[in-house]
Amino acid sequence: MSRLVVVSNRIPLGDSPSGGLVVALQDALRQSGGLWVGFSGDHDRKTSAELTFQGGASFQRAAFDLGPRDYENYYLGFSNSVLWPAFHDRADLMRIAPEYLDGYRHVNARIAELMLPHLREDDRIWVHDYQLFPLASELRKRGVAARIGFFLHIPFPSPADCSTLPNPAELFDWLSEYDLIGFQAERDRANFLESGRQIAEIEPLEKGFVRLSGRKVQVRVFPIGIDAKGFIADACDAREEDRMRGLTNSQMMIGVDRLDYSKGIPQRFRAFQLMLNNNPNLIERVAFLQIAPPTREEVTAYRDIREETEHLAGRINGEFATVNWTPIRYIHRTIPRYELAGLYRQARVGLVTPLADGMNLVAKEYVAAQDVSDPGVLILSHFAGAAETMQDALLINPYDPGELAEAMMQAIDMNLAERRRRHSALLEGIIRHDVNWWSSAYLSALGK
Ligand code: GDG
Repeated sequence: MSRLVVVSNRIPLGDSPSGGLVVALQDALRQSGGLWVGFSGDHDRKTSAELTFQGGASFQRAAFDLGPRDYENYYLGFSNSVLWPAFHDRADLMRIAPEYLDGYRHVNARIAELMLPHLREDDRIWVHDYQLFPLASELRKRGVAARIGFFLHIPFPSPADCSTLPNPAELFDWLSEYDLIGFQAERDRANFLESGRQIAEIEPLEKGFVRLSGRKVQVRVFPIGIDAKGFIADACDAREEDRMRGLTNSQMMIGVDRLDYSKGIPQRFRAFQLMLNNNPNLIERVAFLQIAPPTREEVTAYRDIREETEHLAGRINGEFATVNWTPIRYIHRTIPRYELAGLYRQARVGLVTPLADGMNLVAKEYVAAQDVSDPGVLILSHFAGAAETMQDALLINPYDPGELAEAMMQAIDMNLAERRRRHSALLEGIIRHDVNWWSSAYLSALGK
């Protein structure tokens, strides 16, 4: 088995596996004596000319740091003020500046340079996400002939959104240097093929291959899953604590999202407001818990969405709260994972209503955390990649407050038999297509 080298924006820290990606990859990394390369999170000092190797895991980890200008241009700038909005259908929020693209190219070249002395001929390299599109092309320029795969965690844009990028053809040049490109959903593969046809030269070949800028590239869909077993165990453990918390009585609806404008949080609040307006009998009977930890706060669009969210929550609470009841509880902090599992389990309704989303793992976690004998109901946006495989959720258009408010009512009123039927169909898919299935499917397509 050749050595697996994983490259992602953030490197997993600490000595215990936390995120699903680490759980999924640690076996392959351990068995192959693998290496994980990623950003240390450090961006305010003088940069180091070498990767920093860290111990304490069952595989090697090597971190790179960023200088303040690179952090600004590559991370906050091109990655999160150009690519993220363009890829989430929000070209109106893009901030294009020439130094952003230069910084993005420069950092990817630097990562390739830092990796070079540590690479072996028979490595297979798996690059993750939109911060690292040019990495394969930078490695190839330096003579790396190894197999290199890419997985995009976010949606791939339509031709119209692609053409809002500065120099869109370059995106396809970068992608042409990979051997395998993985997407979350069919929707993304279709957008890639159509955008490629309009912007670059893509020739479809047999069995999921295309010829792109003269290279043969495999393009496939691998919907990411969660560590289903781990999550179910956490949710069961959390149950005892729930009883002591005394949170129940009223029906709880839950939303869990980084406070990102792609997640549709204000739309969700407005639909909740509409539901209360139309159904005053629900006052003091339903409660909505929104957990929305901070993210990318240095970017203006994220400060704006925070203001909008907090303003709206304040207004709705002011309008409907009683002495004994607050309609929206909003938490702008990260809460511990085991607590999250318990909260999902207690909530009668899971609200996952993004305007655009690669997959959305919260949808899967919510289902995994339910009590199978008395499960809650998932409300899921058509625009989450998860909607392609989670057809037994209540699927909604998040832009339509009436439709969303209706679905909330339907979820609250749903009888036990229907809740069980929908839940068991969803759970089966989540267990079968968990994160280990995902990484094995990807790695076997990339080759041993
Ligand atoms: C990207 C794509 C794709 C959230 N709040 C807390 C917390 N979380 C955890 C959730 C979940 C994760 O963060 C969020 O995952 P999502 O999939 O919902 O969204 P993104 O962060 O945007 O991730 C997305 C994903 O990559 C994987 O490919 O699905 O489409 O955008 O696991 O549970 N965890 C804890 N406390 C919190 O307060 N502990």
